[in-house]
Amino acid sequence: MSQIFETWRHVFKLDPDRELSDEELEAVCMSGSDAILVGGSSGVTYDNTVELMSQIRRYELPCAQEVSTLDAVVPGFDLYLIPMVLNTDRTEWITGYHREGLENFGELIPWEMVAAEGYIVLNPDSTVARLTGADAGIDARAAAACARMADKLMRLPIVYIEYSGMYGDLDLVHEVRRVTDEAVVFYGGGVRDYETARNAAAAADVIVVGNIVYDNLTAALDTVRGVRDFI
Ligand code: 1GP
Repeated sequence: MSQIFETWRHVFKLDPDRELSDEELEAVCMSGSDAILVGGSSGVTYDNTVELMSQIRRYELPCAQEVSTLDAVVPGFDLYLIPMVLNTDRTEWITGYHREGLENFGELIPWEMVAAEGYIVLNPDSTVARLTGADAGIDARAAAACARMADKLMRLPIVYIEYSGMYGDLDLVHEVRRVTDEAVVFYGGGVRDYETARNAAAAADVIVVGNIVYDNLTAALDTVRGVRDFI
């Protein structure tokens, strides 16, 4: 079964806990990006997720929720991405919350709209690394092992290289993609302008752009062009 993210190259990740004006949101949604991901590591609630989703829904591009807490799963997205952190030993972030969700809602889940992400968390200073207790200092060889675990052993459809807040080691990203055959490789972290986007696009399949949307919208919009120009 083909999934909508297989054709994506650039996505913006918007945080329900942060504010954008209507004009800013319009610029993001009309930028030529392939999709909007809604999610964040802290402060995500049902209410702020509904609010952001309904604003994005005025535009045509696909909108996916990246689920980080069971309390904030909102119906109405095109796709639900479920992170499973591969470089942590805290089992709740690998299968624990997942099992809890499935015990409660397993019968109700529209599986054709769900995809799991094998997360490799690589910035030790990020909220996601602290929250999940990820062993974020791993080298390219260990990251490649995580990618193979996702792609070959678990057959997850997405490998997500998460440098949230810092620009990553693109050699590591290349190595992860080299060893990944079936899964789509997402890269996120520190993409903040045309150049960083273009270079990241050479290393991964899908470039995720987050923080810069809130810090410098013009530069964020340039990342779409950077990815397109690489293609
Ligand atoms: C965060 O991977 C995304 O989950 C994007 O990272 O916020 O650093 O762009 P940035």
